[in-house]
Amino acid sequence: MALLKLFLWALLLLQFALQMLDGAEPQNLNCPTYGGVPGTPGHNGLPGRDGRDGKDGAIGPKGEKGESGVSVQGPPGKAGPSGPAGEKGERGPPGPQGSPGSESVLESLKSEIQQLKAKIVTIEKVASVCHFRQVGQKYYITDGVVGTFDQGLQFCKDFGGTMVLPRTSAENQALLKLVVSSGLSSKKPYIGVTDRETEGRFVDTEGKQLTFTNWGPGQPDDYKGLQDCGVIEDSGLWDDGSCGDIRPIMCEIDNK
Ligand SMILES: [Ca+2]
Repeated sequence: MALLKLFLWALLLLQFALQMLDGAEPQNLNCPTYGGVPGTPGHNGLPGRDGRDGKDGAIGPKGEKGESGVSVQGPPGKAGPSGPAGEKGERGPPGPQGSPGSESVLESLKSEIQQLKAKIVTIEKVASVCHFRQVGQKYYITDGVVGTFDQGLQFCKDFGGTMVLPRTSAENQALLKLVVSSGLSSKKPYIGVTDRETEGRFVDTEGKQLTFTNWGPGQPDDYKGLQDCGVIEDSGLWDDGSCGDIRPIMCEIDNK
């Protein structure tokens, strides 16, 4: 704006000067003239506007061939529409068994308590007799009772067990130790084997075939045709004797 005002003022002054020149009397051209004092140099004018773009130049020579670009895989495209449903697969294997519920845990605990009670009852019963020995889960017991083979079967049944019958060498050794420790070494206690049903075929008191025997040399010999029930000697070997003899009774009781 200041520049515009300055320009207008200059224009008015120029017009005024021209009018003065038009109305002035002609001067004497022969008068001597005096040179004025040179004015101070003016300021540099403002920079002019940018010039217009020139014409396009001539097309340059063809450039050299560039190096091969690096192959880079672009981003994956959009997912296509879903295909048709496949056929039903085969049935998978059964999964692992789930954890038991609280009621199941309670029932399990009740069962375990009952089993423990039964074991305690058995131990108390075994501890009440004069002589006993544990082997594995079994107890062999004797309480000074004597009788025939059949009386022995009944006594052991009433006690809650069966007549002793070692099923392994280790059990035979355990039974022998009880025989010795209870002072029955020379009395040949009964063991639960008999061939009363079929002569020469010894079975246990339930009629089952024996899986372990420890007969002495030449035994069982059914001496005089009167020996159908097993006994254990102080050597640990077995013999057959008369079922009617009065002998010490030994029982075994499981505590599983
Ligand atoms: Ca014999």
